[in-house]
Amino acid sequence: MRTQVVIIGSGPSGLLLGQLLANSGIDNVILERVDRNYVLGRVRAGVLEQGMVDLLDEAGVGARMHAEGLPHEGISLAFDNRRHRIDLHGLTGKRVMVYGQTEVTHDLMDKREAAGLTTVYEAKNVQPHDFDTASPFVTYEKDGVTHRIDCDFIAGCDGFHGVSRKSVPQEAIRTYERAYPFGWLGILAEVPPADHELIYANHPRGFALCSMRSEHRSRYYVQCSLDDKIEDWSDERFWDELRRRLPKEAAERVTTGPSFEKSIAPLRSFVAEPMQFGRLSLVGDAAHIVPPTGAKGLNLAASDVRYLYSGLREYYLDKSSVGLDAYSGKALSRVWKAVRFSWWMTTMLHRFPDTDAFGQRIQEAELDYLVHSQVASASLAENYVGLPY
Ligand code: RFL
Ligand code: PHB
Repeated sequence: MRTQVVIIGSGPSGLLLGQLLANSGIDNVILERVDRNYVLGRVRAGVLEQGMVDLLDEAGVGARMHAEGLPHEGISLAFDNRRHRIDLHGLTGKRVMVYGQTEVTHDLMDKREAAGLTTVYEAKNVQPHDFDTASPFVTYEKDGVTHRIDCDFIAGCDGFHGVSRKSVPQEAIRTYERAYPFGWLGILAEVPPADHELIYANHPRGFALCSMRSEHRSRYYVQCSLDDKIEDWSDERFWDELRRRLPKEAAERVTTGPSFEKSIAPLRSFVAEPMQFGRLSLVGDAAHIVPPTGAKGLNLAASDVRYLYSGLREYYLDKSSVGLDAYSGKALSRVWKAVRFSWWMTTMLHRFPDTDAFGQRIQEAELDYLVHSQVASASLAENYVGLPY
């Protein structure tokens, strides 16, 4: 079998890239390790930057997002039992869209199916080959049979644990990493959110976040220990801990109810450089991870897709490889700024093992400065709504 671009992974990166390419007449096949429902079962990001919203529109999958998503014009920062609004729209002229990654993935899968494009689910032992030559190919196993797809390019959209980055010779890649000494415990519950906008809370007991998926579905997080097990966290314990970490007026507005999803995620910053090796390009989590505090992971995947898609389009339609050759440099320049922002938000809002009374006061002073200085608020807002592509 032959195609123009083999895409490894059907997360948001792979599906969005595949759709944009197909819309430009560029043939592609997606190989995914697990089944469709497993992919859709993952609960992850919830905040889309305008740049990603525009890209989903360009791909032709924006209709449900515009009908059901919630445009937000601000966020709150809470500390020292008070809450302060950052007017994202007033400071930047831009908004963000609250619409779950699960829904984005669903819309992209439906569109791909309707367009009759090929996705091979439960493709085992996927392996990219010869990407340092002009004739790369990918092999995989399905139902015990080995298949080979010849192609022009391979897009590694297979997440942090995928095979693409691991296939690159070690001496050709440099990685940067920071693991944080805590995790996030997240729940979903069919209850109205505490507020119509997100609340990021710094508290001596640890960070908390009030988010949502709709006007009747809430997504909440509390910072937890990496040793904690889900079984340690009954719903009751979760709601008590969340409310303790919020200012009193916000805590009183938390509606509790049974959770229907509960998971713990470790926090990590990671970047692999470069993001391109001959005809193999890494996209999204395959190349970089950020802690979720800045809501940047999914949005970085979208900007990578934008750069790679433009390069591939130029290659096929204008017969120029200038854009493709610039992919890694362009993507990394934006990635590092989001890595910096996510690290800064994480550092300012969480309790670290060595956060003593002095450290707590320093965090509160930084937050106090941030919410009362227009310049500092504008800098946060500019990064939160997303730097330009
Ligand atoms: P994904 O979504 O991980 O998709 C990769 C896909 O590749 C498949 N795969 C393979 N396929 C074939 N062969 C192999 N050998 C393969 N190995 C893996 C996987 O099954 C999967 O379907 O990466 P992508 O598309 O780059 O998308 C990135 C986003 O998913 C990610 O940045 C965000 O979800 C990060 N993230 C969050 N970002 C936010 O902005 N806000 C959040 O609140 C937020 N919460 C999270 C998160 C990531 C989490 N992870 C990775 C565990 C919470 C969690 C728990
Ligand atoms: C979410 O709704 O899951 C969410 C929102 C904002 C973040 C992280 C996660 O910064």
